[in-house]
Amino acid sequence: MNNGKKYRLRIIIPAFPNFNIYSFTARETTSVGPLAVAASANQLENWDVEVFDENNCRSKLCPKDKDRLPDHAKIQQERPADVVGFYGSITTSIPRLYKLAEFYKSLGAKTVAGGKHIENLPEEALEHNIDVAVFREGEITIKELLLAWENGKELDTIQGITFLKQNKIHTTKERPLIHDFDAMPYPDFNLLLYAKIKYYPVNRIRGCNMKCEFCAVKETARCGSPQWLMTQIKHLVETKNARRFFETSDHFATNREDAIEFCNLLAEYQKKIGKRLHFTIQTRITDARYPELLAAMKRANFHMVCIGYESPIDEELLAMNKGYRSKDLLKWTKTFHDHGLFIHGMFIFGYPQKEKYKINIPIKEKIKRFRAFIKQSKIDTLQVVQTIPLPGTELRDRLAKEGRLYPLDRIGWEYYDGQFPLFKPDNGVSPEIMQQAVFKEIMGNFYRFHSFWNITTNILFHFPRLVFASALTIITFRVKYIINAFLIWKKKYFRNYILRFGGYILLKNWIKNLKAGKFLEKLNRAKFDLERR
Ligand code: B12
Ligand code: SF4
Repeated sequence: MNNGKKYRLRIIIPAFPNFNIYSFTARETTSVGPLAVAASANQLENWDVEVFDENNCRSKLCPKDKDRLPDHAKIQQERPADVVGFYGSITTSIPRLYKLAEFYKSLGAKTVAGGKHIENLPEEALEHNIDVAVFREGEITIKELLLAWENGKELDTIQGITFLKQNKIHTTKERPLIHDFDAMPYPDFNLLLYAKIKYYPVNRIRGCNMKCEFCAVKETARCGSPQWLMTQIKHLVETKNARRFFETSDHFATNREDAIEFCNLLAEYQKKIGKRLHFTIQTRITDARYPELLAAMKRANFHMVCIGYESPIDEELLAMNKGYRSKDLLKWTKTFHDHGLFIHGMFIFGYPQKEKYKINIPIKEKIKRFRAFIKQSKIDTLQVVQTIPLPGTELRDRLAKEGRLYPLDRIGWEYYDGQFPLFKPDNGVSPEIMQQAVFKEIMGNFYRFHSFWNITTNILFHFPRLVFASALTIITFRVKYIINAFLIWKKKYFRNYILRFGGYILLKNWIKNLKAGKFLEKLNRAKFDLERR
């Protein structure tokens, strides 16, 4: 690189390959991590920074290729990037990431990538046209790296990276985790090109103190202050007219006092601006033990809580290291519901048994238990996935030792989203049966065509309740009666059935795609290869 010129960093969030439960949401949101890295890099004097999320390039201004993805050849011609960075947290998007890296490298750009997949498999990244793989948080590293490239300096002194030096893999000293978030710039949505955002991702807590066997999050939790997050939210409301937020922290209530304080600040702010903000969070079911926390969530008008239940079977919870047993799950779920919160429940089906906690439950019985629990708990929306042996997890190591992972050259990273069997299941059950159990027997039993009739009956029988509220509004000139009545009707009688019917259509499409695609053929080859080893 030469002096006296402005350089460009382009960060790309690569497209997710499969149609799944997140496909619609992905079009309306983005990832907050790359925006934080971009904001930090943008502080450098000689660098222009831009971010694309290939999953949300909805603007007509975005040049598109024949697959309706951003046309990088045109973009690079219009605004050449000197360095291209990639968000590599989600394994399914890795093949696309490597393809883009190859393209940009062929045009002479430098490439750098961060995120969970990359930090667990940095050598794989270097073999696939990534010049520098970044471990953990990227805000400080990216600045040091860009400055080193700008000034033609060696990379050895930059902490937390892996790169090739004289054709040998070189990993530098570990970079300490960030604790002082106040010193970091806020993720900058102005740098995101071509996207239309409906759900703004924000984040206050990084890492998690639990140690679930299947999870790729390994760093200890560090929390930004409630005020720090509130300032970001106010800024987004006031500059972007943002109304819907997804707080991406792994466990919203990692520090309970801070969580309550944040809820109170959010409640106050909504009162002040006279507008309701729509907030979704991720938290643990065990938070139900703290009613003051749930009451604060209600005060803050939280809309939905996403909870990883994982399984209603104790031996599976033990194998996962989940840290709780199934006996309290129903009671805790009810407590969340009693506080007026919608629950999106996330489950893993077919978790591979551990020798220490082995039990012999036939698959039919497992399906029965999952269905019974889901019905009794009255969870509002549901996601059941198959076990994903993610890179960098103890689970993947265990299955690799047991020789059960399907070879990657048959079933590649693009299938690692929980919709496909990725290893030989327990007890001689076939992977096809496992996949059917999730889609037809459990998800299919929840997301049913039947919901369509529920929608119709609700409109016929419950919608007339709004007539009285409308009359009251007309008489008193106060719209609050009709608004409140409508919100109650929507929440109580409409929301879940419409979502369940939407889920039914999504599932049907998914099964159609599976039959039309090549996965089942690949699975047969993978099974054959595994047996031969
Ligand atoms: C929010 C979230 C989602 C949201 C995404 C919304 C969004 N776009 O933000 C939703 C709910 C949609 C989602 C879905 C899924 N997710 Co998710 N998700 C997360 C979660 C909880 C938080 C991400 C976050 O905001 N982190 C906070 C930011 C600040 O950190 P960060 O993203 O890591 O970014 C930092 C570094 O990585 C680095 N960095 C990032 N990008 C770059 C780029 C460059 C150039 C550099 C230098 C550095 C760098 O610097 C950043 C700032 O410090 C993570 C867990 C986690 N803690 O990361 C899981 C996680 C990323 N998800 C995961 C998974 C598995 C999934 C699903 C497959 C789950 C499922 N079974 O359906 C789906 C896949 C979706 C799809 N479309 O196919 C795994 C991914 C592991 C892997 N190897 O694949 C994680 C790690 C959780 C886990 N249990 O292990 N997810
Ligand atoms: S699954 Fe959730 S609770 Fe378990 S370690 Fe990962 S982030 Fe923490």
